[in-house]
Amino acid sequence: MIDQANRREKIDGVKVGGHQASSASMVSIMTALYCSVLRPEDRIAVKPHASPVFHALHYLAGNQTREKLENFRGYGGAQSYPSRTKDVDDVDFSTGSVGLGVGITAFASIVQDYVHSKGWAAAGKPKGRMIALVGDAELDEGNIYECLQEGWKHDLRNTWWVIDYNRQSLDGIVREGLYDRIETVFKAFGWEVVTLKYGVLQRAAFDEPGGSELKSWIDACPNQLYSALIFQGGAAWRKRLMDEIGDQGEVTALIERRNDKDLAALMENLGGHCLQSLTETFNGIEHDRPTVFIAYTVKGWGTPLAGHKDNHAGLMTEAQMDTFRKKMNIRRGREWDLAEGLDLSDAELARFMAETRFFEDGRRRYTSSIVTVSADAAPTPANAGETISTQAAFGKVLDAIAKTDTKLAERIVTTSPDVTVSTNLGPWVNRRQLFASRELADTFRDERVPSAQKWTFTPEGQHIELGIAEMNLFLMLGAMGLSHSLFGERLIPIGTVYDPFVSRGLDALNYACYQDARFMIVGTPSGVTLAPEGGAHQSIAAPLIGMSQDGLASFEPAYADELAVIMAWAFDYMQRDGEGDPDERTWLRDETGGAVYLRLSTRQLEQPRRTRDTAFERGVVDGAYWLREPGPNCDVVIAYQGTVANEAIAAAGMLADMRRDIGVLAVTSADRLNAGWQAAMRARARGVEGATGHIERLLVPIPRHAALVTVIDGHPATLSWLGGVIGHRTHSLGVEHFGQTGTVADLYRHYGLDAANIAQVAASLTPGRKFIHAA
Ligand SMILES: Cc1ncc(C[n+]2csc(CCOP(=O)(O)OP(=O)(O)O)c2C)c(N)n1
Ligand SMILES: [Mg+2]
Repeated sequence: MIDQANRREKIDGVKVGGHQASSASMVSIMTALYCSVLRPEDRIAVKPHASPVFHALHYLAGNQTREKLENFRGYGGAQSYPSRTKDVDDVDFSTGSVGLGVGITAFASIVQDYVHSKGWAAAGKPKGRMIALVGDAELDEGNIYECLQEGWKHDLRNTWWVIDYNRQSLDGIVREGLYDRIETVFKAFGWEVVTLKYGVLQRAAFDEPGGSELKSWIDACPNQLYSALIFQGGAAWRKRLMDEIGDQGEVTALIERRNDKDLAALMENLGGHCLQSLTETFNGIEHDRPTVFIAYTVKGWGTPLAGHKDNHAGLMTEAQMDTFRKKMNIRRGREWDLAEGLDLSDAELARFMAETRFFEDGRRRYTSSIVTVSADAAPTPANAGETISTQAAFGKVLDAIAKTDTKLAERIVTTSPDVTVSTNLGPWVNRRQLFASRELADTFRDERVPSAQKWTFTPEGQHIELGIAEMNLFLMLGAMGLSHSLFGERLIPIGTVYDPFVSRGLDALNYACYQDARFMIVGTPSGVTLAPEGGAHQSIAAPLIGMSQDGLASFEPAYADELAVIMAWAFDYMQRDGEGDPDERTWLRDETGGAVYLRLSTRQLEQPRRTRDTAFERGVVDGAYWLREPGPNCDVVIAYQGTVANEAIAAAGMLADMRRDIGVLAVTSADRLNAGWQAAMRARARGVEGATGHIERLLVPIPRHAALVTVIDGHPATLSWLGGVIGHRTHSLGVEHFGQTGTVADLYRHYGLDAANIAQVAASLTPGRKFIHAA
């Protein structure tokens, strides 16, 4: 597959690549698992660089097409790294960014325990094992250890990590003694450690006279040397072994009983390449404790690349491929024939694959019915004139839902990395309790110590409390957000995080979105508005992250009624799975659904007096509405997103008698406005006349001479593109540098987000009287 891909095209000067050595390293482990050990309920994350092996096994089972294999790494072909969303062959977890595929299996197992504990239909099905096939260098990724610790807290079960211990990474050979570290770490977190070091040939040889000397030599051999000898082959093995232990009589005879080829085969017969050892070991596990298998392997096993330290991206030459083909009994031109190279007929092979337990049930993608979200699912949590922050409003919306016995309330599950209380999830958790597979009382409550938090852990609980590790948060949301597909039970997951620390889990967020997981992430508090907390807690880039992240619809409401509208919409949006044309009103592809990001604030704002009618709700969801409609002779529009609403409105007031017909545009989602505009432009370029994005419809009536001033507590580029929609002159205010500590007023003044500065900028952009800043 890889060879074909690299011969196919080198047209644009970019090599196609693929990982022959990494695949060869894993081929025996995967054969043992897929053809003997796995059951349909098991879920597997395959090491990214073993993607060709995965596709090949599914090809044998009839789940992958020859066309896609021939087009491996090509447009529309089998994917370079297994992809849930793009591959057709039943990928359970996408992989690619090393470490994340490993971590998500642990969280998927906790989610499996969660859905089995609720008395839903899933409880009637067998639990599967969540299995990661891991490259040994992946173990350098910190997220692995973060999730080991979290797993221990949650009594992790049914999780297997199989380490392809070839002692090679991309750049070289792993450190000597790594094995001991791995074993110690895993045991410390309560894992079983199973080592697959010697294959049956080796074990038989160890029983021969002189065998124990050979075993001692193997055990003491440094990783680099073992790899180098494997690369050099039988003659080199013989010379080395004879030089080092050959004078010991019995061991000499042991070596001399074998020709070079057999000696090489013996030395390469590591546990991770011995089907018999692998199947016996895997099938022999009869408990559900988390287990790590350290399977000794050879990177490039069976190929001329075997063992060479530079083999990671190595590709066999045409001549090497020819030799390899002959060795494997593959006739030229018959490479894609299913039974080629085997001692089986096509029919016998087909029968074997059909009887293989893992493939028996066909594709294992489940669905789960949609949870209906009623129009009043999320009631507006504050009255006109009241002051409340969007973060507090979020807590109240959830609390109101928690009081109901709706399906929505049943399926919501919350999670947070030790910021549950400080992000306002407290009331929800008090009502719905924390999840644990076993009951755990709240000692403070039992001891009658008054506390606002009533924290009881029970299998019925609906909040999963995590330690402070944002990678874990996003991996957990990823696993929860795939529950309908993995376990047939839909969850509506909501996670909270301090907004700046979204960046801490960013690759796991991207990973969750790449797999099309469905969740709501709430980043709060946010921006410099959490003023006294200082620059290390203030998020600047978050709105741009929200805009640029595929699969994530981002919102930053200013008011409680907006938030309620967005949440009710989001609960439905998170469950959509449609296809088809974009909505002609907005040009957004809303029918496909996705995950949702809410950027919220702790700053209290006085709530406006208005009714929550359809037009208002539509504007909020589409991304913007006129808070103050501009008149026909408009000179200035002030567009804001989020909690700087107050300053925008005040600035408009200051300018009222200096500029005509000022408009104030409330932007609830720069992300959706931008996406709709881009899509409408693309449609027009394709000849769809009249395609119009929501923001175009809003800005078209504004006279061309008018100026736009945009304001956000975040990077100004979030809204600066508004000037490009029609061509209005634009000045964008926001935050570009790390913040200070201070009051909100101090910091807004520092960054020019205050009303006077907004007014001054607006006045300077337009002809007419200058604005004199009173301060
Ligand atoms: C997060 C991340 N960083 C870097 C890479 C690039 N990369 C791909 S494979 C690899 C090393 C793989 O070594 P190992 O896990 O031992 O697998 P092997 O190829 O030996 O089977 C690296 C650094 C990546 N895919 N993801
Ligand atoms: Mg390796």
